[in-house]
Amino acid sequence: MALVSEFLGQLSLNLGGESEPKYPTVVPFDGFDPEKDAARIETAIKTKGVDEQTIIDVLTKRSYAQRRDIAFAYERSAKKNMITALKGALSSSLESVILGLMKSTSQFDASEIKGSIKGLGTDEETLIEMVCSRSNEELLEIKQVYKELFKSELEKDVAGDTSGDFKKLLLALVQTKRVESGNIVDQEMIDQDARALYEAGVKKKGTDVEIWISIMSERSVPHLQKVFQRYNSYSPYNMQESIRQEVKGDLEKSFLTLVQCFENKQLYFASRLNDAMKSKGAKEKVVTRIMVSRCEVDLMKIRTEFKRHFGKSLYQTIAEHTKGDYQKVLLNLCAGDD
Ligand SMILES: [Ca+2]
Repeated sequence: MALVSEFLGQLSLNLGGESEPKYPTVVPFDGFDPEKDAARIETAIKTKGVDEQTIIDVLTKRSYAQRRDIAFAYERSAKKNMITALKGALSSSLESVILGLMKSTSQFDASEIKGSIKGLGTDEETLIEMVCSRSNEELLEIKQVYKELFKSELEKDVAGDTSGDFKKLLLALVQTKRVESGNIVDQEMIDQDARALYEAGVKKKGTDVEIWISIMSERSVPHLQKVFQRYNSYSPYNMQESIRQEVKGDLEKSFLTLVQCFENKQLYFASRLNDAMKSKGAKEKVVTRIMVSRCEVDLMKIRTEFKRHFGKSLYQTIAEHTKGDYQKVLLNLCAGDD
């Protein structure tokens, strides 16, 4: 059995560069006492039939750093691995969401990618969401954590599980060649890139996918936002329409995810959440993944986009489309109605 310290690994990595601002819904708990929380969890696990409510109340209202301290305190006092104990005490969707919360954001992301490619077949939908929606900074952390957790290179594993242009695009993104944002606006380059995207796609027979890949994987996000505006002065179709016309399948989905995230990443996640909850048999995996991976990153902004775009709050939508203990966790992570 792995020690909790190995499993939880480093809290966060400092890879340099300017961090993006955070808009979390889950924040550090005031007056935090890891020993007290660990004791409450131990009692809840030992209770006949398991006291899920206490486990939920404690773990969804602490930051990851605090949950990690609770796990250390638990291991010291109970002489057991808290994650293993939780696994034994919980089941189904409650188990997956709570175990997800016991990972750091980058550990969780790395594990989701691993889960999407391991074994036979590939869960392309998950792989596309993970690779195409993450910033360069996030991908750098994910790559490092992936190597620590799974003793293999993310690039190698993604390459082994994909093919053709889809593989080329994902690899270009995983290689994290995107220039940092905050550079001076270069009108000439904006115009050049917009024209190049048009000439490589809508203007010609077939598509020069390599050009699209290099522009979309190497330029900064603020630059690309201007490129897509400029693009409309060359092409009769906007960038998303052009993608739909030019490419198909996983490549199409990947480019669309990229462009949606360049334009408004929080709206992309809000739409994914809305679709997943409203689909028949709510796609819990997608809901869990977005709520867990974004609650300490930008879930507050996702909530705002959700309400603005769908007219109903994320909180209300969760309340209508999920149930039981799983719902309690999601509502706590959402942390408020809008
Ligand atoms: Ca074409």
